[in-house]
Parts: sequence; C-alpha cells; structure tokens
Amino acid sequence: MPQLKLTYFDFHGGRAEAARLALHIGHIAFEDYRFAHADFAEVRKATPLGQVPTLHVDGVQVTQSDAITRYVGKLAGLYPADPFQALLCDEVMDAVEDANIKLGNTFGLTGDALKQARDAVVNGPLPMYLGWLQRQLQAHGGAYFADQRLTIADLKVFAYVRGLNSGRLDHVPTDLVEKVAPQLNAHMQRIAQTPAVAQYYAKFGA
Ligand SMILES: N[C@@H](CCC(=O)N[C@@H](CS)C(=O)NCC(=O)O)C(=O)O
Repeated sequence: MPQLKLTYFDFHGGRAEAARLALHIGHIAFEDYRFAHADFAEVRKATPLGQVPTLHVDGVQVTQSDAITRYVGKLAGLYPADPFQALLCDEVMDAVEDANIKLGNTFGLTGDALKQARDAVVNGPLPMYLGWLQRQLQAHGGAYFADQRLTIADLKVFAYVRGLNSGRLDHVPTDLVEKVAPQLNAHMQRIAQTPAVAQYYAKFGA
C-alpha cells in the first residue's frame, strides 16, 4: 500500500470527509493531517493550486477532492468495477460538487450580502440538487446510489447532507434537507449507523 497523507481542515466535513471515511472503512493507514482555519494561508502555500484537500501518495502531492476520493475508494473497495455503476457513482459525486460550488461562492460574504446570497442558493439550486439526488437514490433501489452497495457516492452525499444539517452554515436552515428531500436524510442516518461509520465518529468525535 502506498504511503498516504491527506491534508485538510480540522473538522468533520467538507471536501475531504468522504476520503477520510473511505480510508477508515477500508482499514487503510494514512496520515490525517488536519490544520486550523487560521493556518490555511500558510498551508496553501505548499499546495499546487492553493487549495485543499490534497493527498500525498508516496510523496507526490495530488489535488482535486473527487479524484482523491475515487482513488482511495478504489483502494478501499468502495468504487464500482462495472463501468456503468462507476458512471452512476461519478455522476452523483460531480453533482454534489456542483452544489458545493454554489454554496462555496457565498463564502467570504458577510451581513446582508451573505444572507441574500445564501437565501438565493437555499431557494433555488439547493432544492433542485437535493431533489435530483433523492430521485437518483430512489431510481437505484432506495438504499445506495450505485452498485447496490456502499460506495464513495454514498459517503460523499452523507458528508454533504450532514454539513447542510449541521447549523454551521449561516442562513442554511437545518431542516432544509428534511423538507425538500427526506429520503436523503434517511439515507444519511442509515449510513451513519453503518458500523464502520458509527465507529469512526465514536472514535474521532462528531
Ligand atoms: N476542485 C477542488 C476545489 C477545492 C477547494 O475549493 N477547496 C477549498 C476548501 S474546501 C479551498 O481550498 N478554497 C480556497 C481557494 O480556492 O482559494 C477540489 O474539489 O478539491
């Protein structure tokens, strides 16, 4: 197994969470390098694009969260071998990333500007993406997004829904997902109860 070091902010969420979970579920050893927000300016200087997460693989630093999650998902056996199932898995991950970007564009705003921008996302793109994800889940059996089993698509949606529900995002109602896509919330809760996931948060905190 290669030597892995995953660099990201020190909280349970965001663009590295699915990769952290996949590595944990796959019992793959890695350095979970977490840093405080206050240290981001310094950390980003050592990254190729000034962004996190990055993954060092035997000393080679790689960017792009979905590429990283797919790679560790393959190592952990959480990525479909079948090309069509892999396509369904990728489709969900890319859609979540698009939704992430819509909210990401509001970061850095404050006061009324933040409220206006967040309200616009909460009332427009977010229900659209959440509704689509719920329909994808239903279309593929209701339990998992692809391959009839746990894949990194489930982990990515799980982390995303958990983040939306967390109350950490000002002006994003914590009951938004429950209101517009309750089956995604049920999916999130089921994934949370998966023994390896439950054990992860019991060990490392919520
Ligand atoms: N496409 C990149 C986006 C990474 C990204 O935007 N990361 C955020 C933190 S979650 C960041 O580093 N933002 C600082 C910036 O883009 O200047 C990925 O998926 O990894």
